Amino acid sequence: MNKSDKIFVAGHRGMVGSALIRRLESEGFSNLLVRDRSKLDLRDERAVTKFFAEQQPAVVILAAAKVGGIKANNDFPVEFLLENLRIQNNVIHWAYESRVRKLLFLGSSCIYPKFAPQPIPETALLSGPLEPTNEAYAIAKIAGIKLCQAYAREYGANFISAMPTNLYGPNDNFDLETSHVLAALLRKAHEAKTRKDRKLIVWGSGKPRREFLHVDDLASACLLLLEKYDSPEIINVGCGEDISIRELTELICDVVGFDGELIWDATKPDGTPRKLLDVTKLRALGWKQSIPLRDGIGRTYEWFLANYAR
Ligand code: GFB
Repeated sequence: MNKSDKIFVAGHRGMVGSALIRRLESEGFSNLLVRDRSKLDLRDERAVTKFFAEQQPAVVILAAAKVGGIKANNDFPVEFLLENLRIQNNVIHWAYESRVRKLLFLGSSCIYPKFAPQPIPETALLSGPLEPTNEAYAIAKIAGIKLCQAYAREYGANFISAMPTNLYGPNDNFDLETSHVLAALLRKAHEAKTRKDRKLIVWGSGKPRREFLHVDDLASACLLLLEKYDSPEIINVGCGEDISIRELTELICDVVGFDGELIWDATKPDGTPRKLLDVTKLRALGWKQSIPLRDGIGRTYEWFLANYAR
């Protein structure tokens, strides 16, 4: 990529999109194209058609999506399926029509079967049934991957797809109903400490294992893929290590300074038992995570205190 390439970051206000903007700017990319949702609704095909015809970006990063934690995914399958299909169909199709040189589609580790081998290789895609709590979102993301691959195979488009593991960091969603686990527990532990509570309620059994990657690490991996990876085959982005939800909760409580009792709410779902990505392919390109989990949680807590808890 050239520093003056016009790069459209779809979803620039979200956790992933904003991390991509920070990274691109720090690397000297000077021609970034963004649009607020109020100006460009990516679900609206006519608006997207007009936008691409007028702007003609050279590169597209598709980080816009309807996302949420286990409860939101489970409660709103229609919205997770339909909104994501609409956004990605419009952006991928019109990127092709306007001759975009390269497109990076961001998927998710939930595209893999519930009982995939661990760590999960890219070849596990479509090898078994999905985890029911996020099936709708996963189906939408799989459709996005397949559309990118179809454009590559049928029309020679350089459309690549990266599968990030569970992410966290600045601009995460801290709403307790719709957030992912790490943001939810940071907020819960902070509020419990502030209120001097002696108990903290955590969903599920604490036994599921998850892999967590700081979003700034994801952004650096995305830049590498944009520079060096030109295959339609999906590629995993993770740190290669996982942790149980119980261990994560203890780590968060330690960082925040809450030392009360943990109460496990068995009425809430556990979701998939384990989701650790095989990152052999990414490592072969020379990439490695730079933010250890404890540091990343500390940095995210600082961001939460400065921007959210105020
Ligand atoms: O992060 P999370 O919502 O999503 O939940 P998934 C991970 C685990 O943390 C589950 C437990 O076992 C939850 O039961 N957990 C404990 C909590 N306390 C809490 C809490 O207060 N809030 C939340 N949210 N979880 C999502 C998918 O799956 O992962 C999406 O639904 C997406 O599709 C995303 O792929 C990356 O890791 O289970």
